[in-house]
Amino acid sequence: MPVTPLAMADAIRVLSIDAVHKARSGHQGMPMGMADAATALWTKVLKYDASQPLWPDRDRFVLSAGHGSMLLYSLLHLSGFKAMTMAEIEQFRQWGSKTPGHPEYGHTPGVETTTGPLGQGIATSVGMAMAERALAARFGDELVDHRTWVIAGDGCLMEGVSHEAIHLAGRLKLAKLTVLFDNNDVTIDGAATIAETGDQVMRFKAAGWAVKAIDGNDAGQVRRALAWARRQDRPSMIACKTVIDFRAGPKAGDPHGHGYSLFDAEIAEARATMGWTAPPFVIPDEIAKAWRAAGRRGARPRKAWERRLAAHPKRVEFERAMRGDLPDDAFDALAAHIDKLAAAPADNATRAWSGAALETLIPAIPEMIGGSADLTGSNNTLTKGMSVFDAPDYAGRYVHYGVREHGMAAAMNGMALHGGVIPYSGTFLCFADYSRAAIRIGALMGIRVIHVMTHDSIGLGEDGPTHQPVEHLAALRAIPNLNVFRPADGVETAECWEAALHHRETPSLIALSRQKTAAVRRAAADRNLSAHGAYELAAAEGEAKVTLFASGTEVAIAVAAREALQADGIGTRVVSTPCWELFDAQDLSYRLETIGGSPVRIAVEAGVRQGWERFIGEDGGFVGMHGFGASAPAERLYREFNITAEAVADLAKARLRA
Ligand SMILES: Cc1ncc(C[n+]2csc(CCOP(=O)(O)OP(=O)(O)O)c2C)c(N)n1
Ligand SMILES: [Mg+2]
Repeated sequence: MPVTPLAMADAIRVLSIDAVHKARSGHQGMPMGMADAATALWTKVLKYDASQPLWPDRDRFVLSAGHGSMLLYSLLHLSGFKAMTMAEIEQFRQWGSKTPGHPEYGHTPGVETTTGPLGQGIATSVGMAMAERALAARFGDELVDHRTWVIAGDGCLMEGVSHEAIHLAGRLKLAKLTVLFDNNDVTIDGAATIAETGDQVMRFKAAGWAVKAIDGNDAGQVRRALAWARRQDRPSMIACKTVIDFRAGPKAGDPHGHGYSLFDAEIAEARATMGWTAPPFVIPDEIAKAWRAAGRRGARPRKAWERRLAAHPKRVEFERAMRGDLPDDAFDALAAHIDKLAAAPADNATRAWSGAALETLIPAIPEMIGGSADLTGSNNTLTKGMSVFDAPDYAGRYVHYGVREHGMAAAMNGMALHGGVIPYSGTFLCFADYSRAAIRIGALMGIRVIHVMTHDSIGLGEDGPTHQPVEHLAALRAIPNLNVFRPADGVETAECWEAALHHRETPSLIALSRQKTAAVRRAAADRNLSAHGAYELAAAEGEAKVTLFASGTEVAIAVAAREALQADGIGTRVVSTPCWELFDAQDLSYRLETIGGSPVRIAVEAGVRQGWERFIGEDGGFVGMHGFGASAPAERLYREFNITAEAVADLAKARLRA
C-alpha cells in the first residue's frame, strides 16, 4: 500500500470504524471527516514526542468534539504513544480500558483535557494558550514556546461557552491558538441548518480572529492553512469543510452519519472505497512505520529543549512551577497574618479577609494568576501592585475575563491543565450556575483551580433574590471532588486559602460574604483547624445539651446563640463547618467526636437545609432559608427570614422542652 497522506488518514478512518463496530457504540462520522486535517496536523506541524507525552514545551492538542474520541485514540496509537496499544483500541468504551467513550484527562496518556460536554474543550484551550503566554513571559521563549491546536465541531460552536471563549481569546490576541472547525454541516438531529444560520467565519472575524475557509478533506489545503495559521498575529480559525463519514462509500455525507451507523455491509463498502484489505485492527506495516516516524519528529526539538533547560538559570524555578510544588516560603506571610488576627481579632466581610490573605499569597507564589468576571472590586481578587495580563508582553498576573463566568471557569481549567500556573478568579456565588459545567469537569479532572465566589447569601442585601444564592452551597457540595469552603472570619478565610492551595487534585470554591461579620476565632491555634473541614469552635460549659453547627457568617450567629443559652445555664457547643468535603476525609473517630452526642442538634446556614442531616440527623433543628430571598438591607433580611441568635436559642430551648 503506497504511503500517502490519504492512506495515513484512511488508517484513522478504518480504526474508528472497527472500534465503533466492535463496541457497537461510539462515533465514526467525525473521525472519518477530520482524519485528513488531523493527519496533516499530527504528521507535519504538531510539536510533540510520542515517547514523552508530558514534555512541557509540547504543543497542546484539544479534541473539543470529544464524541470523536476515536480520532484522538487513533492518533495516539498510530503515532506511537506507548499506552495506546491496539488492544486498547479493541477495548474501545469497555470497562477499565484507556479508551473510554469520551477522552478523559489523567486516564489516558496524551489526552490533554477531558472533553465531551460540547464547548468545554475550545473554552479550556483558551486557558492553555493563556498559560503558555504567562510562562513565556516569566521564563522566556527558550523554555516556553508552543502552540495550542483545537478541533471543534458545529456543536461546540453552537454552545454559548464558545462565544465567551472566542471573544476572550480574540481580546487577548492569543496568536498561538488555532481552531480547526469541522465544518461538516451535520449534528445529531441531521443537517446543521435545521438549527443554524450563523456564519462562523464572520463570527470569529468579529471576535478578532484570523480566519480561513478550506476544503478539510484536501491534505494540501490543510497543510497550507496550518502554515498560514502559524504566521498570524492573532488567534486563527480554519473552517474545514469536510464530509462526515468521508470515504465510507454511499454513506459518506449522510446527515445521520454522526454516530454508530456503519454495519457489516457498509463497512465492506467503506473498506472497498479506501482499498483497505488488511483485517480489522491491523495497520499495514509501511503505513504504521510512517506514522511512528511522525510521532518521533519531536524527539530532536525535545532533546534540544532539554539541553536549554539544563543550562538555564531559571531551571530549578521552572521545574518547581511545572511540578506544581509551592515555594518553600509560600505561607510564611499568611501565617504571620493569621497570628496577627488571632492576637487582635477584627470584624470584617470574609471577602475582605480573602483580599487580605491574597495580599500575602500573591507576592509569595509567583505562579498564581487571578482574575474576575467583571466584579474585581466586589470579589477582592486584585491585590496591590498586581498588573493586568494582556498582549503584548503577558507579564501581568490579573485577567479581566469580562462578564464570562463559564468561559472564565473553563479557561482556568485549561491554565491548570497546562501546568506552571495556579489560576483563581472571582464572581458572585449565585453565578456559579453559569460556570457549573466547567467547575464540574475541573472536579472530574482533579486539577487545582480556585473559584472565589463572594456575595454568598441573603447577606448581600439589596440586590435581592436574583443575586442571593440559596440552593447553591447544597448544589456545589453535591459535586464530587470539589472542596466547597465557606469560612467564618479572617482566620478561617486565611486557613481555607492555605488548604485550597495545598489540594493539587481537587478544585476549590471559596464562598465569601459581602457583609461584615464578627471574628469567631479569638485565640491562636497550633494548626489549620479549617483544614479538618469541621471542628469544635467553642466547647460547652458544663454538660453539652445543645450543639450548634454553622458555616460562614452564620457561625457568628451560632456563637451569639451559645452565649444566650449558656447564660440560661444550657451547656452549648459550637461546631464550625468550613468545608464538608475535608470533614469527610477525617477519620471516623474525629468525625463522631466533632458531631458529638448532644440531645439537641441545630444547624444554622443562610441556605437550604439539604445535606445538613449529616450533622444534625433527620430530626435535627434547622435555621436557614426555605425559599428565595428578597431585596432589602441585610440585617432586615436576617430578621425577616428568622436567621438570628434569638431564633436559634428559642429553637434549642423548645427542643429541650419537647
Ligand atoms: C453540552 C452537550 N450537549 C449535548 C451533547 C450531545 N451531543 C454529542 S455530539 C452532538 C452533536 C454535535 O454535533 P457536531 O459537533 O457537529 O458533531 P458531528 O455530528 O459533526 O460529529 C450532541 C448534541 C453533548 N455531548 N454535550
Ligand atoms: Mg458537525
